[in-house]
Amino acid sequence: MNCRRAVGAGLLGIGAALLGAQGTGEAPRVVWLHLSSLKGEIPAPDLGRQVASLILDVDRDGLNDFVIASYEKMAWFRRGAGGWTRFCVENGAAGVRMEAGGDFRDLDGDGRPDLLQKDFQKDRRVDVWLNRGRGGYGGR
Ligand SMILES: [Ca+2]
Ligand SMILES: [Ca+2]
Repeated sequence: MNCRRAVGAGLLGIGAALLGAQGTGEAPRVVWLHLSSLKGEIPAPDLGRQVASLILDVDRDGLNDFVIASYEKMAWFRRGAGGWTRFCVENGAAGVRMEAGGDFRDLDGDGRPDLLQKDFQKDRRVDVWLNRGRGGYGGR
């Protein structure tokens, strides 16, 4: 898998539609439509079902970036002058099962925000990815 891609500048566009069978009592479900990534304005998430998202300045350049996670994968989308670049943070290591959101804090005191994600299978477990700078994360 290619963990890093760059594309031209563009606005982030995300669409959603609520689908459900009318009159059946079935709860509607959200189906996300990829808009900007299909136009090449931003790299495709390439994650599968998305379960968490964060907005933060990962590289502390003064521009907010965002992080999206699925059950097994997580990617950082860095906003730069020329557009968005996708960095792979997690690519499905054994035992990784994220769900229901995350957060960020500088846990090791180096000034760079580290990522935290709730583990899907273990109630009291939070996984941590330490920000090593220049797009690298480690120490989960
Ligand atoms: Ca940034
Ligand atoms: Ca840190």
